[in-house]
Amino acid sequence: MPSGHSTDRGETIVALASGAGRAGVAVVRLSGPASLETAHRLFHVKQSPALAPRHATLRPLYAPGNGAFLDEALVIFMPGPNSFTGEDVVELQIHGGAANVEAMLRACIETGLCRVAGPGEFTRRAFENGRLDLTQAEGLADLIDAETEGQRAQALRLLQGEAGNRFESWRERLIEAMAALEAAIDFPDESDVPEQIARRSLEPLARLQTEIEAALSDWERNRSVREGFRIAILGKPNAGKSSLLNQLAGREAAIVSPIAGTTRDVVEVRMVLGGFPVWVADTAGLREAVDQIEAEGVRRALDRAQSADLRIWLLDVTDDADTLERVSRETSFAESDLVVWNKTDLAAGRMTDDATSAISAETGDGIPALLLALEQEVVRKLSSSEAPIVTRARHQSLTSQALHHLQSARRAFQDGLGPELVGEDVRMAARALGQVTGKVDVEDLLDRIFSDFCIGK
Ligand SMILES: Nc1nc2c(ncn2[C@@H]2O[C@H](COP(=O)(O)OP(=O)(O)OP(=O)(O)O)[C@@H](O)[C@H]2O)c(=O)[nH]1
Ligand SMILES: [Mg+2]
Repeated sequence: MPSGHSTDRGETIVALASGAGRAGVAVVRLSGPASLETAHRLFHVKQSPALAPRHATLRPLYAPGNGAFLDEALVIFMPGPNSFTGEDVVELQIHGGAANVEAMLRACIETGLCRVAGPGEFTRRAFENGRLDLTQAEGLADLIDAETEGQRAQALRLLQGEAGNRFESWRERLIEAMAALEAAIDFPDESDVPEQIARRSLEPLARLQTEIEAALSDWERNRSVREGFRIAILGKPNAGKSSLLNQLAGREAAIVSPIAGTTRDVVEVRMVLGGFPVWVADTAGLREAVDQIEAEGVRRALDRAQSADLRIWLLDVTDDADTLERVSRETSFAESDLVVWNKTDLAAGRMTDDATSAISAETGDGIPALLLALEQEVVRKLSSSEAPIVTRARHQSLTSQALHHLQSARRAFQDGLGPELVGEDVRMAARALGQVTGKVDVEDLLDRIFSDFCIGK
């Protein structure tokens, strides 16, 4: 779908709004000025009184070309502007199934009154008609993609407008400060007045800066809720990392063998722990690599260790004391890392005190306890009563920009620069926040944002 289409609001669009594939019921949605007319063309003219707004009516539908019977549908007309898109919307609830839906879409197009919608085009129209701000539209996309309870809860809060309202209130406070600074510019001759006014307008900005910093500090957590918490399993070759991954996943996701250096690439498995999405990565054993491929594997393992939210260092209880000593010397354990001893079945009684966990990836001993510990850690890190504000890279980048301008506004003022220069930075900060909700200058971003949506939304 060429993106040029998506800004043409005069056109009427149609798409399957429910999930594709076999289903009891499918919902075909029309939006735009000719929605009602399109539906009427599918009725038998004689027996088709006009559709009453917001009433479900059972109607037989016929192809506009040859008059062939299509399906019986529950038809609902929702006139704009109080509809999802803000335009006239008609929904046809028909029997599900790919061919039936295809036939209905073809019939709608055959009327010559509408065209197939592009990805996210319904939501984009809702945004353009002021029914949603951009963060709410993104919340809707997240809700559709949500597979876990944690993702759902975060998406719902976004859709309810919590984040959008916060960004908007920050922007309003910046605009107030800007107005005060402009008043200061208007008193160029009385040197005391601008100083006072500027000071008064800048004090609230210090508080605002603290709030924005706090919201930004939650970004990593919010992102993990949305995209998944990343756990990396690390250790030397043959420690049993792949065996552990398979135990956690409950299937043979990675190859296990007695040959040291079996795993070369990162193997990832997705799980749900405590209602949050989690990615567990098995990595190549860390050692002086014997060939180029293994060296690349080790590089990827270290890379993954770096970006993980939680690292599991897997140690082999059968290793001699020298090896273990060397591992702990060469490994940079962090406070939050989990140290797990493996192969307890081979060395009963040889456990060390500093082990937070002891398992046998072969027999499955200790795996439930480890899973519970992982779940507790994920929940501890990801659950929060704070409203998720910065949830996407787009928000993070614009909010950081706003913070940067805010800091330089305050610096400019301290350096004794005039209110014009201070005001310019405040204006730039307000603009960045306005772009988050879509209040200002986002036209060129919309194609990208809405192209992530599925068709029919
Ligand atoms: N007895 C026993 N053997 C285990 C245990 N865990 C793994 N093994 C064995 O140890 C060998 C290595 O296991 P892997 O899971 O492939 O080890 P890895 O850490 O992934 O090794 P690389 O991929 O080479 O880094 C295999 O022969 C496993 O069957 C365990 O708890 N007990
Ligand atoms: Mg392996």
